[in-house]
Amino acid sequence: MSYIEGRKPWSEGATHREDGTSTVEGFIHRIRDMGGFSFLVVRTGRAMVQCVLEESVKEKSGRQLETGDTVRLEGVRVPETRAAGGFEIRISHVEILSRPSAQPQVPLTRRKMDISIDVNLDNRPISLRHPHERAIFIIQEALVQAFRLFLSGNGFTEVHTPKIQAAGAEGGANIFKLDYFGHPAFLGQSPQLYKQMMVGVFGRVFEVAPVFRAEKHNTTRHLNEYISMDFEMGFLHGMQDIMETETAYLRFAMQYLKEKCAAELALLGAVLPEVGAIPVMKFKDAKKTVVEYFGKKLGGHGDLDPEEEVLLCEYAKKELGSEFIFITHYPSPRRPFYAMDDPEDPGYAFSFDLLFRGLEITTGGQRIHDHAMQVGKMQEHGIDPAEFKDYLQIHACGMPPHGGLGLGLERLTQQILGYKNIRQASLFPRDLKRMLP
Ligand code: AMO
Repeated sequence: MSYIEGRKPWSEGATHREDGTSTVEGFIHRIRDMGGFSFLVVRTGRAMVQCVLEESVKEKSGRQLETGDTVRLEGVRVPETRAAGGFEIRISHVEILSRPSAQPQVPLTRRKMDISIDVNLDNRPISLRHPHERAIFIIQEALVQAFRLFLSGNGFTEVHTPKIQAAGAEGGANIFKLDYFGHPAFLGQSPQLYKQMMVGVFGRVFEVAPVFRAEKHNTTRHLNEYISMDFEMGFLHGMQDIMETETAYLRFAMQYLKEKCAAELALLGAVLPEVGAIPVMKFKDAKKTVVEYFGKKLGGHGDLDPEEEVLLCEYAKKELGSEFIFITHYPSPRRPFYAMDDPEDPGYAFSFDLLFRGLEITTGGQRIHDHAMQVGKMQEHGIDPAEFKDYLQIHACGMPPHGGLGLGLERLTQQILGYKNIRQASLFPRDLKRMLP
């Protein structure tokens, strides 16, 4: 049996051959003794496979199977509508590949683990094996696959830009410093400047990669390392093109999840959002809505605070029939130096956030492409253009009107699945207190 052949019908968690025999490789998840035979549930890479082990085969195999054993089982596949996947394997041969020497610290075989997030994360290498936890990351994988498929199909080129960088792109103090062979360096806060450079090469680019934020606050929406799904596109007609592209991606991704992850969504009880035409509201109006509709005066003038995001989503759902809302035209001084200002709305930038079920999941906008304008904006922000001379080459040598966005993968996953804490949507979260495992 070749490796490839062995992985073909992987989604069912077993290799099935034309002669009706099958191989199942995985962990013994549960054993139910029925007297004369046992039901085994085997946890394979992506599925749970029901097997039947007759007493006679058990005796032949010598050692008794135990929960947690890693096994390779051979047998015959028979239809069984009551089993997950619609079949079970009648085992004819058992090979025990390894036996655990310790009991897991989390209740892996319970339908729901019902453990605290700290216990879950402290035992992450094992807790991730639970079907619920695993389903989260199968869904997350599909969100990334959909991003790649959708953008590749729309003329975007995938790029990989450096994460060791000489300057921060997003401003602020939340940047990790490095010693790069005696030179100061930083862990990339975003691929911002590089994705813009690559627009000058490919016209449309995207990247899915980790970014690093030295956030000193411990919240349920911040990680110190997260996966940013970025795209950047040239020859824009306006910021609208970016928001339309994101809307089309989200629509595509939700359909993709429906088709590829039905079992995982059902297991987690997730309800996918409808992605219709996403309403758009200017920042000024958003602030006004919070005051007038909810009678609350919250946050500062420069940004929305978390409670405002929740209220605006509540408003969008009730009044505009959408679980998403774009907020555009943020105050220019609060947006990064690369953001273009709206000439018709002075003091406000062509910049937007996408809010979904009460949380910002995206920031994006149109960038400055003119050299003099970019240098001027840097000076307004108190930035020395000389520090960005490599980046400024693109403006000097000619750039099309362009823009893009960054979509936080963990936040998107978190909101689709309805989790309160972003850590639940990160395989091995990095936060103020956690660098292990
Ligand atoms: P921004 O800094 O707003 O924009 O980040 C974009 C998106 O990334 C997610 N995000 C985070 N997720 C988890 N933990 C964090 N600490 C964290 N910080 C941000 C959010 C956010 O909306 N260069 C711009 C994007 C662009 O304009 O293209 C940028 O990085 O979902």
